[in-house]
Amino acid sequence: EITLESIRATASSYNLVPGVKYAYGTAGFRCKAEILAPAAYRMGLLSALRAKSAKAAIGVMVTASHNPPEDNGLKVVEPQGEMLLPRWENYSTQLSNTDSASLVEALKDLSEEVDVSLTSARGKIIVGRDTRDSGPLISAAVAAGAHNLQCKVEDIGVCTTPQLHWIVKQTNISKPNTIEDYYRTFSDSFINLYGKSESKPSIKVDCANGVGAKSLRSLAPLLSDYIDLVICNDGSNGKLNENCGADFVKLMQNAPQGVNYSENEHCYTIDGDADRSLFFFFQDHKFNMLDGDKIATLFAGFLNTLIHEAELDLSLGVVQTAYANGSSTSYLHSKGIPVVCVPTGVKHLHKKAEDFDVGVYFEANGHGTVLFSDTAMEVINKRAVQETRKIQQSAVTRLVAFTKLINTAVGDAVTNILAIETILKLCNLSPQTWNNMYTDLPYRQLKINIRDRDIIKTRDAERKISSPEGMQEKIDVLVSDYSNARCFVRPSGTENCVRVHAECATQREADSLAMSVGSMVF
Ligand code: NG1
Ligand code: ZN
Repeated sequence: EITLESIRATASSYNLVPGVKYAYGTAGFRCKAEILAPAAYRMGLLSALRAKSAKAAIGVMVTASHNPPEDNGLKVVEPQGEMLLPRWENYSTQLSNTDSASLVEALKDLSEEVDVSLTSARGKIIVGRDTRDSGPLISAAVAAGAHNLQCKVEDIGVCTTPQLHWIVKQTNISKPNTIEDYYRTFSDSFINLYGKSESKPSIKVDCANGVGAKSLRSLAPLLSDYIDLVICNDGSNGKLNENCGADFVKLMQNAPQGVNYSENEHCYTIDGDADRSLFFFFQDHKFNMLDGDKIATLFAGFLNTLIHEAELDLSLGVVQTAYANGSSTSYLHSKGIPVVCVPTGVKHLHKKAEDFDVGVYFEANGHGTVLFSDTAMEVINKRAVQETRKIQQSAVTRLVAFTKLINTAVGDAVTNILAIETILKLCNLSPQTWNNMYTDLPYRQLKINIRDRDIIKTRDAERKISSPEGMQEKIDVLVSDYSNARCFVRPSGTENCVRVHAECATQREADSLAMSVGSMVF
């Protein structure tokens, strides 16, 4: 067959790199860009097969998010805009490590296993990439793989990760699905709910020298009657993720370079592929950061109030990970809002959030969104038409508008900024009032490089260590020396390190606990 012949021919340009073992982790593949192409080619083949089996559009995003510019990565997006199914993650790891000579056999086996013909003409793949120099080469490798299986490829070029997720989802439900549609949809939704202000506020966004700058530059003119978006670190003058971006700010608990702030100004920082955002402001020259937990409580509080005012019978809950600040969890409990903790990684949060009618999920680092169940959408939209009482009607109208301002496919730094600004305005909240809803417990996070991070196994949503034996007991002993303390250790899913996270009553204690647990693990 022509197809199989062409695989043999193309594969020889994408031979495996000796000694390199690929693994599809929490964020897909991540490595130095120079060794990614063989995996990217194989993922082109696999995504084509996934598209054929789903009879739908599948997304492939080429990005290494907050990692350094010389890295790159790749992840696959399911038809509804979600992360790749676990079963297919395993196939991805297997196929990406299959040498060129065995690829045809491996593909035949896989096509039998998933029960879809290699020559099926259904489905297509949509490829996007961030601003990394290696992006075009990696995208081309993906396309080469997909073309070998005669799968349609649509390369949408440079885009944010959430834009790609949104485009894939919209494509599969036959709704407007171009990048221009994305800008129009979200700017219309924003304008509708935000409305005019007496004085036009200016909002500064640290774009980590990445693709977020492109997105905001396209949105800014559409919003210019309502807000001024000031784009900082747009890539013209600095390196991707270097001394700026959401990951840097969260880890250093410090302001990014390249943002000339004024007191109390609304500032945001986003990461290299624009799927996370954090808010910050300066008061008396002091830096204040409002992280994913603060955003989750803001969203949950706002939505909870509207649901009550509208007298709707809908369940609302918040999904967090072990990294969530203990104060945020206590605060949500005090408001009667259920909170669930799941392992790190958006796919776990997303899945759990689907258990609620309105599920708010956020990682502390700023990655998150809100999901509205089909039932919730039906109830809300139906009530919006029927309700005649004033207060209830106003609440339900706001709810409808808010659902349109959220990128429900995945956490979206840009649309979340618009949603946060809207809530702050509608609720008349200053950064201080928002920040003072609860006070973060001081914390310290450390990265520790050990030879084999995989020897550490965790349980209880990564809050406890199950192996090596005895390690958890040692941590417990160290923790018991501190007041109000919490500490956990887990292997990173995206970097070659183990992360230690300590939370205590004071910063000094958090630093010291993290250090002593860190040196014990090391
Ligand atoms: P790892 O490397 O597994 O800790 C990091 C983030 C996650 C998530 C993923 C995917 C922290 C502590 N971890 O995972 O929250 O965002 O990257 O990008 O921030
Ligand atoms: Zn990211």
